[in-house]
Amino acid sequence: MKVLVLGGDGFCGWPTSLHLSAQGYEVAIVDNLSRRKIDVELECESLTPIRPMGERLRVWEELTGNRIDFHNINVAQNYQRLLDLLLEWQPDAVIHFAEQRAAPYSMKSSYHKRYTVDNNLNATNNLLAAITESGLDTHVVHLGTMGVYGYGTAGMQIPEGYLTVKVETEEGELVEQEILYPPNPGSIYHMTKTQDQLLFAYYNKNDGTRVTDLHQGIVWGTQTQETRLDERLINRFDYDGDYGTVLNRFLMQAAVGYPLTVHGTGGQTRAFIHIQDTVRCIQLALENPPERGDRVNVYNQMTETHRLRDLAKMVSERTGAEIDYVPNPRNEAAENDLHVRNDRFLDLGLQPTTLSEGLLEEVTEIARRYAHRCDTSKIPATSLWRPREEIAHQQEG
Ligand code: NAD
Ligand code: USQ
Repeated sequence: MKVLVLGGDGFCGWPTSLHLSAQGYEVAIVDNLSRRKIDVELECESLTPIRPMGERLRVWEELTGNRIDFHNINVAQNYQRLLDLLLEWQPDAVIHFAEQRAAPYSMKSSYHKRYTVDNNLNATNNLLAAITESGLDTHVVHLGTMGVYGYGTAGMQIPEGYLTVKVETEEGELVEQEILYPPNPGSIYHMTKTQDQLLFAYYNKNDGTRVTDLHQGIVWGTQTQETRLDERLINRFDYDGDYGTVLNRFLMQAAVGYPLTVHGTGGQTRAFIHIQDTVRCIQLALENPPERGDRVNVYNQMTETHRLRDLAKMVSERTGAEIDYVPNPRNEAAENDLHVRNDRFLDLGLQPTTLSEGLLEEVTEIARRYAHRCDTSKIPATSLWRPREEIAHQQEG
């Protein structure tokens, strides 16, 4: 199978590209290296020493004999080059990771809000329009987010994409309908993912485009079987206040002796998945494509849920780290329960890596090993959802 990976230089895209290449897929990567440029903007680097794209690919070919081609294309801005590549390469599937993915970055300023919306929506629309124009029957596998649902569920389990509702007809009869789960984004970034869903639904209905949308939880961990093969293949590890996701931040903070930065009361409950499971899920999605005529195929790509203060306690108990409850820079519910269905991947054979197994290994293998590369001035989260005075006022109340 020929698979084009958009965003294949990123945290999820790089290990996915290597995993598929190792499994015998023919893989090509498209990336405009915008994530590396944002490192320059934020004056912060991955904790792990990631190598330039050319070197990454050369090492992979030397070690395995497998070649991965790279195309430096801005998917959001260079439609013609994307279309030409699809026509020339004729992929069976395209995996779409090529979006600005950090909620705090998307909320930093009006520039960052506009960049995130322009980049993400144009990338998705360009891909879908190009597939239609090419006439190919390429399967699109997109990385969505659990955040499209919002995180409050009134005690019910979040279904995989679609909600069954009962509506009353004019004749007073109750009929069942399945609707896309009502979107409830918590940041401009998450909002772009709710808009992506409508683009998929529309192209699927109008052009018969085959789409799988994977609503993924927070990814933790760094290495996969393939990125471990050589230090020059190492995956990126973000720890700064914009791109670092919560569990990897806690692990790095524990390693450098920085008190764990729990926002607010830490009552937020979120869904998690290890990076090794991310790459397995994507392979499962590729191997189980929707048929032509099927609606958009949605999976919840997560394996466990945790309340953040419990997560901080778990890391603290294993490492001795202190916990610091800091004012929450975001506008989010102080406490929420989260119940999520994930039967579809489990039914396909996914065997999750659990936090209890993998946590300490991650601290020693990555966070402690590269602790000397950490710039602790980049740890605080400085992107605010609302003016500082309003946040302080709410927290006093
Ligand atoms: P990342 O920022 O590390 O990788 C994204 C890659 O896409 C980068 O290499 C970037 O250079 C590239 N890119 C962005 N815009 C592009 C454009 N216009 N043209 C070409 N390339 C472009 O992010 P990630 O953590 O690997 O996330 C990948 C996808 O998975 C995102 O869509 C994200 O929303 C989703 N996701 C990530 C997580 C997580 O915890 N990391 C969780 C759920 C969902
Ligand atoms: N948080 C802390 N302390 C920190 C950092 C974050 O308490 O130091 C809290 C946040 O306030 C939030 C939660 O942890 O309540 C999650 O924050 P996060 O930055 O780990 O995750 P989020 O912003 O939701 O975004 C990440 C990825 C995004 C993906 C999403 C999946 O960056 O691409 O879509 O996780 S999900 O959260 O399931 O929607």
